[in-house]
Amino acid sequence: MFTQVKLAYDYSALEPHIDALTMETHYSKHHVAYTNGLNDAAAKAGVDEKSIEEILSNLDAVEDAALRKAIRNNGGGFYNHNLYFSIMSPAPKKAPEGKLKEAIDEAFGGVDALKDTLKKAAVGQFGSGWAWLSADKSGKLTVTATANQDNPYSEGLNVTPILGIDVWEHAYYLKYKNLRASYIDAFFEVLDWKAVEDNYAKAMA
Ligand code: MN3
Repeated sequence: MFTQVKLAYDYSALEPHIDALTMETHYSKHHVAYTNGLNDAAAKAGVDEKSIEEILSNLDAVEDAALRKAIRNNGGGFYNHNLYFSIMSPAPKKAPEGKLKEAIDEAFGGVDALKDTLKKAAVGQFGSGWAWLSADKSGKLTVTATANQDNPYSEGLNVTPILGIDVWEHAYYLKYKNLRASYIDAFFEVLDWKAVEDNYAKAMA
């Protein structure tokens, strides 16, 4: 049984950057639907005992095309939002330190340059999708973007996502309308680098 990450803050806690109605709809409607859809499809496909990372990395193992598609979309939605909701905070750590900071400097030439790269990936993703910061086992960082609810696992990239930015319109349209770039700036205001540091450490473990 796959369960949603518990929100560590109230729906209104990320105001004014992310509005309460967007948070409530996103968490209690969209994410619930993905989670229910995954649980249903994974049980039918007989993969519900596996980890979500394992399932998404081996979608070809699901023979039935309709179930494979349902798991790709809903399983991706389940995983992606668990990451997204857990890296935002009303009291975020404002900048990365330690090993993550060193890896960012090496790969991008600084945190501002990384944010710029992430923003370009997020704004440049045509239609619905996600922008990602991922780490491989050695700690090397990369930025990518995916369509729909795909992610680095379903793309077979052999990396661990440590930061994901949802750029579906449901993530920002109520407040930011068509201004996706403004939403990305707002996201960075509530991005908790402590959570990203923890994810980075786990990716190399
Ligand atoms: Mn979403």
